[in-house]
Amino acid sequence: MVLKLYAVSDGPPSLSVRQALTHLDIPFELISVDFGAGDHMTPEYALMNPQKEIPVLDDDGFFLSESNAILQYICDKYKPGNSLYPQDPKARSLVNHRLCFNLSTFYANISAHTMAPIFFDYQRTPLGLKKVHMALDVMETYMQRLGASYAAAGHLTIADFQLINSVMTLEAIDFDFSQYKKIHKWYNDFKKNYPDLWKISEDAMKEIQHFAANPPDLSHMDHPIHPIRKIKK
Ligand SMILES: N[C@@H](CCC(=O)N[C@@H](CS)C(=O)NCC(=O)O)C(=O)O
Repeated sequence: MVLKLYAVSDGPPSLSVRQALTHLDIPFELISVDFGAGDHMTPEYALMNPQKEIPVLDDDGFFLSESNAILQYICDKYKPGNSLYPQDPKARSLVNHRLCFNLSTFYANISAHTMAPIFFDYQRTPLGLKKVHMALDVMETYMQRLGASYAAAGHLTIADFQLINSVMTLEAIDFDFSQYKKIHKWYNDFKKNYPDLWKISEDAMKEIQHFAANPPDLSHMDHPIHPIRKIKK
């Protein structure tokens, strides 16, 4: 049975999985989850992912969430030995490190500043901005120390997808990160060198830009955590 990917069109974790599947030439059915309609908050969705988050991979009834785990699984199961997820323990550990760094710090800090205030009733704050710069500063240091043109190796890996999509959300809000020279070059090189993969990010960026200019009305949503913006009607 063909793999099914439950995904949103503008969420970095979903984009990274789509990019890996595309790059590895693995056929999959893309099932669009309507975030605004709360498709992911239903009891049926919770059977696939009790965290009620997107994406979810369905491999013939084996349900996997957490985009990092999905990326690792598809490489190991469908393209073992592919350089996107190296086998050598040290090389692999650097990829795993960057995936953990993105999840715990880089995307966490960036998305709180970029995405959360677009979709929910959060404000951008000086502390949030400071955390973005801290994340960028650390990433810049990792790139300097590695001395390679990619985030975790001398070639493209699954870590690049996650980190690129985090940076993409900065571009979506016109955040100037050109002072981070290594990041800036790596991000722009990705656009040039992988136009088909970048297109997946770029389409999402345009959607995010649209929502930034036209904040979505989620006032019907009863979200368990995020404050919903009140819309005057
Ligand atoms: N750590 C998860 C995060 C996934 C995630 O946060 N997805 C967002 C959409 S981009 C989501 O499902 N949010 C649920 C919500 O806010 O209700 C992963 O990497 O897959």
